Amino acid sequence: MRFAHVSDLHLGFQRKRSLQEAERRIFEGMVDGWIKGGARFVLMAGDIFHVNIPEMRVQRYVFAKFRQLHEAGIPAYAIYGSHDFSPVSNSVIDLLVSTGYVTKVTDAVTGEDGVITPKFTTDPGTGAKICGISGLKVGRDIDYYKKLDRKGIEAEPGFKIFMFHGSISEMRKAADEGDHMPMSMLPAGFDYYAGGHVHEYGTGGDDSHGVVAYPGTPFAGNYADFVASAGDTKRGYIMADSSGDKVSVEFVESGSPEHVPITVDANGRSPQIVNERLEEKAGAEDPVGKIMVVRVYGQMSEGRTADVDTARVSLGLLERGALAVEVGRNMLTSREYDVVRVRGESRDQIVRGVLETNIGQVRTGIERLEGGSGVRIAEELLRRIGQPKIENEDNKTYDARMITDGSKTMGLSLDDP
Ligand SMILES: [Mn+2]
Repeated sequence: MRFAHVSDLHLGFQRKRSLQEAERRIFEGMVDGWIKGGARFVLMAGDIFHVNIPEMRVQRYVFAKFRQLHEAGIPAYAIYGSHDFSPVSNSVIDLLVSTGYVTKVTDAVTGEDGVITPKFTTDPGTGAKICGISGLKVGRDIDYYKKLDRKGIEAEPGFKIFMFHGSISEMRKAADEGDHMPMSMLPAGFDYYAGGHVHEYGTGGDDSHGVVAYPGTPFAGNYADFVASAGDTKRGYIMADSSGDKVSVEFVESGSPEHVPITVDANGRSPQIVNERLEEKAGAEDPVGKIMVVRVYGQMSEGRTADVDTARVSLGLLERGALAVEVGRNMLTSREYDVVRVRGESRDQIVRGVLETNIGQVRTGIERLEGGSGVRIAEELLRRIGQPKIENEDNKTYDARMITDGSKTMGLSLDDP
């Protein structure tokens, strides 16, 4: 029996038109791959969508494709991730569930003693028994796993799959600093553990846990994914086969576009030199149809970070046919502006001092956001986005309120790109 396993699609993440098209093409290609590849069912281990309710453009092609999968007789089993989770079933996944295109495998019974017993869903075509736990709020996963009725689900006979969304300590890569839990927290004795949340492909397991696998994101769900793809990381999904004693795992590439790194270490250099290096490196690449991942980091010896002109490099690459340019410069600083000593008698005075010292680095091309009025707007912005949530306000409403307030403060229209 063959089955597919995918996670962290983050559909709806992309903001650039060309990458939205790639996101769609990759998703549709994967569904075709599952059908052609003879998958009996598909496991979706969370973060199928980037937000719980993605825009209509995304919903349209997703529903059409899920329908095709459904009509091919291939069930899809899902858990929520941290991104598409909604505590009140206000996720587009729940719509897919009501159409019958997707089956959630997160049902559980909580006893009076607080013990949680997950319920198995049996795949009608193969008899595989599947249960799972969605990604919970940061730090709460371990508490939930501690309350599991492990003996009950471990004793269940048959071919069993456990779906989860979280990082396992033993399988972590060095760079991954997020929350994680030991493999021993997963119930023992399952044949396959379908993981999500980790954005890179990896497999593991131990004596009491058959095969634990992460397909990783098939494209991207954050900037770090572009950087990883510009390195050695391959993007795709898993085709698993249960015909042997142990489930075997095959990684199938999703057809993610080629990523090319353009990395410049700015340490001890001037903006002018950094700009020259950027132009040099960009000029040496053939960008046609590729995602160019520009990254500048380090502490410059002089000048302003705003004088590092990544916009110009991006434009040049796009003119030469790049599919998209993703720029990361959060790690870029300058010695000239790093050491800021400000004295003040109150918090407000100190904040103003820091803003006044640094406003010179801001280059927006919008006069009111720079100089003295820039300082005043920044103070007001800090005050506004420092407001706490109103009682009973949900995250979405709060976020929307902050964005509206913030944009108004800066005098920007929300329609601005
Ligand atoms: Mn994710």
